[in-house]
Amino acid sequence: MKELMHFAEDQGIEWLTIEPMSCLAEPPTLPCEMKLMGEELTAYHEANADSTAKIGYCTDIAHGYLNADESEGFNHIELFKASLPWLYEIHLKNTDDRFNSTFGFQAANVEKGIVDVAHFREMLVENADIIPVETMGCYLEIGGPKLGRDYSDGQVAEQLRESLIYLKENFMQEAPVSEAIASRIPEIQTPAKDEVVIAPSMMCVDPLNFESALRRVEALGTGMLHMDVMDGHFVPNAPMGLAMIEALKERTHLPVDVHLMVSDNDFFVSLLEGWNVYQISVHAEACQHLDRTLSRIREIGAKAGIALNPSTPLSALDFILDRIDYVLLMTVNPGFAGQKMTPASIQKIADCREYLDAHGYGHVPIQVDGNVSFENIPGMVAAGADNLVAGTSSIFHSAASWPENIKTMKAAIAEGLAARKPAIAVS
Ligand code: S6P
Ligand code: MG
Repeated sequence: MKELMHFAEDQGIEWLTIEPMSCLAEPPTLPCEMKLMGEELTAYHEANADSTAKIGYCTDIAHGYLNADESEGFNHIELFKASLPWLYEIHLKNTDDRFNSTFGFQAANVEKGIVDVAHFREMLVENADIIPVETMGCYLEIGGPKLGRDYSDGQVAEQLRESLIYLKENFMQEAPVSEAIASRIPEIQTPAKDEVVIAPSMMCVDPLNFESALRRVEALGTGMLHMDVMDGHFVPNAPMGLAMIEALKERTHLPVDVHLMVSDNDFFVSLLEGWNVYQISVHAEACQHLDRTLSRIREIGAKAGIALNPSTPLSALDFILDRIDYVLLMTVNPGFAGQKMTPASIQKIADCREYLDAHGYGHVPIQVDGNVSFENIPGMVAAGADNLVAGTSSIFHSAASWPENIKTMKAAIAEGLAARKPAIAVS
């Protein structure tokens, strides 16, 4: 299996799906086997994230086992529950109480079948926290003739139609699922003074595999998702559109941190309203009415940040301190990942920390963005950076796996924190 995981990754396949319980002789079959195999292969994937595909279970909701004396061994609900931490796809079908026939959800089927799809849906919602994906494929299986069948049979069409209508009514209702996901979004606390938040910059991941990258990033336990929005005008690039941020609305539990690099900030801020965005920064250089734009960000329920290009003086903060919740210092010229830090950056972070402290805004965090590399992090953190935008020079560095990169980042952060000068109390 492990070899296959390497082979799959090599072929560009992201997930390998295992159907547990397909046959007693082919593990994983029993709950303990599902657990052992799921844990071992997931740990193996995490240790070899860059060279293996993930594994997920495709679970049939109608599988169960009877003991030799015909008593129930494991029923379909127990088996389904055991697969949840690795659940990736589902087979939807009905069966009788001996688990030995397969049929759909026509009225007569529902009467003799034991599978309550609404209950399975509830289990999914209740266990959303431990399921590794937020969207899963579901396959309807109907009538299971073992010995050939004429699939032009008109009954098949009817079975399909009625079963699908039944599933739509009992399995696919919209609202409660999104509420359940919304309730997973934690209340975000202001980080403690010495806590440094890592914000992976999602423009650095493979855009064709964005969701899988998102899930891998979520598994790393970082603080927020940094989403760069560019318009090809304020900066000469435009890698990600707003549609991506809208798509994240109910699909991640991580706070979304939007960095606008656009000329018409008010237009973009108004579009972001209602999308559960945690914070939005706008560039001082791009806002004609900066005070108004920052106020507007707070009005739509997000934290407001001011972003400064490397050459913009800190005096840009002079008259808007009451309007901001954080400062974003660009440590490269905005527009692209993979650049070198501008020379005055560390000094500017230190000056900014001193400025904020001296003006009575010591609680305002400083986010730094651009070439936040393993080598630069200690200096940035020591100078006073509280939030690190992590891109190709750290978390997504190609020389190691993402979990390994996070470890290296954390060690660099600890080094920076240890070198921080104790804050001087201003009386
Ligand atoms: C660049 C953008 C950034 C980059 C990030 C890349 O304008 O605002 O958020 O994505 O800085 O990081 P790295 O480590 O590749 O420089
Ligand atoms: Mg950015």
